[in-house]
Formats: sequence, C-alpha cells, structure tokens
Amino acid sequence: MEPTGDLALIGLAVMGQNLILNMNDKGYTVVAYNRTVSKVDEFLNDAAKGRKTILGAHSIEEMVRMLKKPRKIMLMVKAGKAVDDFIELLLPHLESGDCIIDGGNSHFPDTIRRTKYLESKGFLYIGTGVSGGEEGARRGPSIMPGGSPKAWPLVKDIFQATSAKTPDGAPCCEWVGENGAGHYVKMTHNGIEYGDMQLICEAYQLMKEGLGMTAGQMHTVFSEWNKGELDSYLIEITRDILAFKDADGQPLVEKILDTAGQKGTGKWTSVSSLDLGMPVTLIAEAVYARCVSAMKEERVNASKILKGPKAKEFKGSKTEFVEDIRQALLASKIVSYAQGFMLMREAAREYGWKLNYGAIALMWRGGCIIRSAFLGKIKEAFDTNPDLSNLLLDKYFESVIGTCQASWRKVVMTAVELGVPVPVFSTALAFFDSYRSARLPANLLQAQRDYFGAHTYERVDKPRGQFFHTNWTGTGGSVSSSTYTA
Ligand code: 2AM
Repeated sequence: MEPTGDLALIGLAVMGQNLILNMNDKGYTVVAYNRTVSKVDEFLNDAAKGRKTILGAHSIEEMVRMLKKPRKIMLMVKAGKAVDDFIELLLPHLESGDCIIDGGNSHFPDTIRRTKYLESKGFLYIGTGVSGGEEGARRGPSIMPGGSPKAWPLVKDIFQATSAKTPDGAPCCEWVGENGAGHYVKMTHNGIEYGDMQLICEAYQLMKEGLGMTAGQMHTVFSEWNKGELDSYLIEITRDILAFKDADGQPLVEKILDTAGQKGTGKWTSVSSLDLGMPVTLIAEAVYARCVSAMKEERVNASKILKGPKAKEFKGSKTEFVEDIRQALLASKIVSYAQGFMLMREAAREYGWKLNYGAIALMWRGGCIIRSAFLGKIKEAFDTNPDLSNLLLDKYFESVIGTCQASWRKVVMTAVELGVPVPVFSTALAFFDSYRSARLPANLLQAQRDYFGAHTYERVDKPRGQFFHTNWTGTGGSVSSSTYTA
C-alpha cells in the first residue's frame, strides 16, 4: 500500500496532540508517535477519535513506513537530550533528503549544531519556534522555522495552513533563516514576552500600591487599554485575570504567591545579548525581576527592616495618572521591541543570517503570546524602510514616544517617590535617555581605565583609531597596556 502520511509528529503531550489535530483539520494526514507508545492509542481513542487521517504508529519503523517521501518528521518533545536521542533513533530509518523538524523550545546553539550534523549526513533539518501555548497549537500558532533552506518548500504549505493568520489573512509563518535562526527568533520572542509581562505587572503594582485601586477597578482600566494602542493578548488576559473571582468571591490574583518561575528562554535572550554586546536592558531587567520575586522569604524579612516612603499617598488625579501609566507602558514597550530587534540584527551579523524583520513582526502579529496590534505598526515600519537601523528612529514610533514622554517621566518619578519598584519602566527610560545622548560619561570611564590600567583612550580632537596614554600621576611610566601585558 502506498504511504499516505504527509508528516509524522512525535511527542503526544498537549502541544503535540493539538498540532496534529490542527494540521489534520487543514486536510493533512498526520502520523502520531510517542516514546511511551501507549499514549498513541490513548490519543487515537480520545482526542483524535473518528479521524481516519490521523494514523497511529507503534514503532519508529511503522511510522517511517507510513510517510510519503521525502519524509517529514516533527519532534514535539522536551528540549535537550530528548531531541538528540530521537534524532539518533530516527537516522537509521531515513533516506537522503528526508527532513527532521524540531518544534520544541530548543536553545539555538543546539539547533545550529544539529542542522550541521544532519546536513553532513545528507538529511534536512528544521528548528522551528512554535508559540501560542496549547490553544495556539490547536487554533493556529505562530510558527518560526529556520534550518536547511531546502527544507522550507517541503513544509511551507502545511506550516502556513496550520499557523495563525493576521487580521488581513496573512499566515504567521515565514522562513526565518539558516540553521538556528528560527529558534533564535523564538527565543527573542520569549524574551520580549518576559518584558511585556513585567511591564504589565509594574502598571498593576503602581495602580494597586500607588493609587490603592481594587482588582475590579483595574479590570476596567485594562478593558479600556485593550481597545486602543495596547490591544494585545497579554493585556486581554490580564483584564480577565483581574475579574476572576476565587470561590469566596474575592479576586483570585491577590491570593497567588508572588514568586515567579521561569523556564530559561528569557535568560538565554539576556545571555545572548551580553555575548553580542547588545543592551537589551528591558528583558534582562524583567528576568531579574523574576529572580527578585523568587527571593520571597528574604524580601519578607527585609520588609520588616528596610524602611522607605509609605505607599498609597498619591496626591493628584488618579484618572490622569492611570493614563500616564498607559503612556509609560507604551513608551517602554517601544524601547523593549527596539532592543529586541537590535539584538536580532546583531545576531544576524554574528551568525550569518539574513533576517527579514518585517516578516518577523508579521509572524508575531497573530497566534503567539506577544501578539498585538502594535506588531502591525512594527511591520509597517520595516515595510517602509527594510534597513531601519532602530525602531526608535521610525517616524511613527518616534512620534508616539514624543507624545508619551512626559507621562513616562512622571510615572517613573512618582514611582520613585512612592517607593514602588518599576525596574523595567525605569530601565527603558534610562536606555532611551542614553540612546539619545550624543555624549555619555564614558570619557571619564576611559580616563579611569587609562589611569589604573594604562588601557589608553581616543580623543575627541583626533581621528578615531589613534590611541593615547597619559601618565596621570607623574609616577610610573608612559607605556600603555597595549605595549605590554601585565
Ligand atoms: P513520554 O510521553 O514518553 O514521556 C513532553 O514531555 C513530550 O516529550 C512527551 O511526549 C514525552 O514522552 C517526550 N519526552 C520527554 N523526555 C523524553 C526523552 N528523554 N526521550 C524521548 N521523549 C521524551
């Protein structure tokens, strides 16, 4: 019998199951397989019941036999060793030109390594970001594939059919670039997600602690915000969370312990930003904010010792201040995305990828956790100028920041006065002020480096590339550190 399977998917946790159902809805025949084989029949008898074009395989051999050539096998398993293990299990059963796809949250250096490895053996490899959670997988996720360019035509139709669509109907799935590019872009997406979430949390904290607002009142504010420029999935779910009542009728959110978890993609983004020398300060600050939140016992102890201004003493119009917070959030969000795109631009240079920034904004426009109307504006910015060096320099974003700036400063100042921590609002503003400064105090820093370490400096009145050393103390020599190694 001729094989009929369009794609096999290994890994029948919820994401995997939902992707299979979604692909099957779009008319594709999908073969399901799992390490614990009993889960295959459980799936066929439960979520996939009655679907004749979802086929269960009980061994890798059987799975491979069911697939049309060139074979496409997608892994939705735990990132790390499980992916390498499955690759090794699959290879003996595959032929040149077959394609393995990793749809998990793999770290991009692993994907770079795996692409090279599989290509060296004549196979094709894709590492793809899949974002949108369980519901996204079922209804349409954002899909960010990278890897072997020759693999893209093999999966383009099925991926684009399965992915979310923007309000204009464009698929939230495009080819990202070679080897680890897809997973890099997904990692950056997750980092930006950390930032967006922390921005919302700081807005909430300011309203709650600074203005003394109730969850119900904040629910109304987020409902309004979701109708305007901040229209996004994360604002929408925050609105709903604030309205959600526990069994006793009280807001559930206030009963949740304030210690955040993390799975590591925000950290990876920050580590990569340090490796590449890119100031992605907002995401890093958002990661640290989670770390501080996790120090619950220490904080409780410190709260009894370290005194600051008493909160809830805001004087002025609360309605106006809520609007100031909205503008501060919007301006900070622009900085965060500007930093995220700066990072991807630098990564593209470092790893030799040709990233299409408009296409990335489009992929994030729908389906994924950071989906928003705002990303439509980013797409427009890169459509207008594909070589845009920084989002902050785009006319639209420049004018939004111009409008929001006074409120943004007021919010940070007020938070400082009230003693309410706003690490990402303030780091965004600090970055903005640094970025728009033609001159920073690094002249003094270079003098210090030259003073204690003879590290030399360049001068404003001499061409770049000429280095000077001064004997600052009159003692010691005039030899710079480039001429000796101490
Ligand atoms: P399991 O059902 O056999 O545990 C999410 O955890 C998915 O990743 C599941 O399908 C799970 O398979 C799979 N998985 C987790 N660790 C794995 C490993 N080390 N090897 C293979 N599959 C693994």
